[in-house]
Amino acid sequence: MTELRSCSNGLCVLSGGVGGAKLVLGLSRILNNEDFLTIVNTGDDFVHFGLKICPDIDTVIYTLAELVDQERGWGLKDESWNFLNKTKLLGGEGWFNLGDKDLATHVHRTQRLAKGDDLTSITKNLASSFGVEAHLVPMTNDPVSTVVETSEGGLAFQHYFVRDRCVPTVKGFRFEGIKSSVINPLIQEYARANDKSAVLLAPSNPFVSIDPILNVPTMTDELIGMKGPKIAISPIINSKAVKGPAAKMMQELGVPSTSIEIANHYKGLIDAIVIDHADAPLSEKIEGMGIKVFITNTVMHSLNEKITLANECLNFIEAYWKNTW
Ligand code: FO1
Repeated sequence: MTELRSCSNGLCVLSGGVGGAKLVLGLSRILNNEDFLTIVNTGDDFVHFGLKICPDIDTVIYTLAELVDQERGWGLKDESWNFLNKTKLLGGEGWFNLGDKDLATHVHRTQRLAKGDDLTSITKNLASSFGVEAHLVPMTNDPVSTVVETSEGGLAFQHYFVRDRCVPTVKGFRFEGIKSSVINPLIQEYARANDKSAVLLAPSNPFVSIDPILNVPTMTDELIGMKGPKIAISPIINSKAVKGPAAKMMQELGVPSTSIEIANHYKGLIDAIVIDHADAPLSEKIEGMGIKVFITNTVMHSLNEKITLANECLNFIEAYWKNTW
């Protein structure tokens, strides 16, 4: 049994899909649900077969419920694929792998949205139905779509990521709908009630997982308004992304795929960055940018590694409050 602890003055986590979900799982095993709020990216969301799919929200819920397929990092374990196989036989689109059990989530969400329920309450109820009571909120209730600008034109995120397997060369990103989106009111409520909260940027892709969250109008003001330490965990180890296309994107955008550039990307927002032991030689350069560096193991394969990284992050936050940074 893992021992529960608290986080002085609160904790707000920004999360994308797989990497973020792993950290949130670690945190959920050592903190009470009331002690932290997780803001989830919805820029990956899209409509497929008329169904509203919210991959990052579902990945976080399935991971916290310990029902996620461990190998893939998304979708449900022990899944069956009858719907997908039959769709393919009918000549339908088979590039996005929707499992039979997972389908129920998308159908339920789509029906409730059509009835006028908002994504926040649907997410809360879905999480509860999986036994997950951690506070998870979409960044906004409004539809936002990440578009990856590539050598082949603008591609909706899932088309770039899944259908085209991240092959097209990346030129930039835009978040359709972001300007008119309204920050989730629960985030403002949290910020008012926890004005000294720490902010933790999970080791998710900075361009397509964290930036959509940061670009929701007033989001950065709300985060900066929380007076606790702001810490990012680098998703890059030894110039490679732990998972996904972050390193490839950086190279194609003409920046070295290093934790230095991750720190640079978040400069002005973060006070500190957590990097892996493998990147320890980079710490002097990052600290020269005025960003404190913490070095630990950031690989999260086992549950134990997830809990250990979560504990380390809480230690760094507590050290800030004890003035021992
Ligand atoms: N990722 C894939 O690489 N291939 C898939 O076919 C796929 C299907 C899928 C279905 C439901 C879901 O919730 C997630 C799914 N993902 C799939 C993951 C998703 O595309 C990405 O992990 C996130 O959007 C990136 O954070």
